[in-house]
Amino acid sequence: VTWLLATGNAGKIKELRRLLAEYPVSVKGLSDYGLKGDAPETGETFIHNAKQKATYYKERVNVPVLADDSGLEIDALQGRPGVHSAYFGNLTTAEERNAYTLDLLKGVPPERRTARFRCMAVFFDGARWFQHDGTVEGWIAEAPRGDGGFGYDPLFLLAPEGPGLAEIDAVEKNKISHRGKAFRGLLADLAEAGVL
Ligand code: ITT
Repeated sequence: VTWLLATGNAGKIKELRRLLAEYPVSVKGLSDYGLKGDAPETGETFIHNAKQKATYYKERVNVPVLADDSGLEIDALQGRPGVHSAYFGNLTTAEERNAYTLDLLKGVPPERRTARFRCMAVFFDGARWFQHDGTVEGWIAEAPRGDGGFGYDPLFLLAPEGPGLAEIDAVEKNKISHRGKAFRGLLADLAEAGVL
């Protein structure tokens, strides 16, 4: 079976290709279909946006689609950036968004810097929907740490003193991450339903 991995985010593609390599499915990327990562994301929930993306790409390909919507929720910022993580502060690079986020948290003590990554993974074949979420709890660092992963990973600590998500390798990140949990759950659901 061939499915479309419907994301324009290079960091997600790397993680998901590694994760999906363990399953009997061959995945293609948007570029294999001449598509760009330009799906609209206008909702205020992860599930709304994940389904919006999957619907958009399914209209353009004739294979089942996998998509995710994900983001970082920081408790001291009332859950922001949340679904707005990809364009927080209207800033274009991850470095800028990380600096902006640290600025907003200036003076917030370690015990109040709790946060979580959320991922909602969806599968849509044009008729059937499957969805599975995943979260990882952590703390926001005082300064960026590590150069692995992508996005907000350099800010995210797995324990108050670390390590950070950008300091562990990709295999370890997939084992514990919101995305790893969501997609392993989704694939288990699909296998149980006989779709995979
Ligand atoms: P697609 O919609 O094409 O998949 P995107 O980057 O726009 O790509 P989202 O709308 O789901 O994806 O935004 C998720 C953002 O949340 C992402 O751009 C990162 O800034 C952040 N994010 C999600 N998962 C992350 C992770 O594992 N590590 C670090 N940052 C993450």
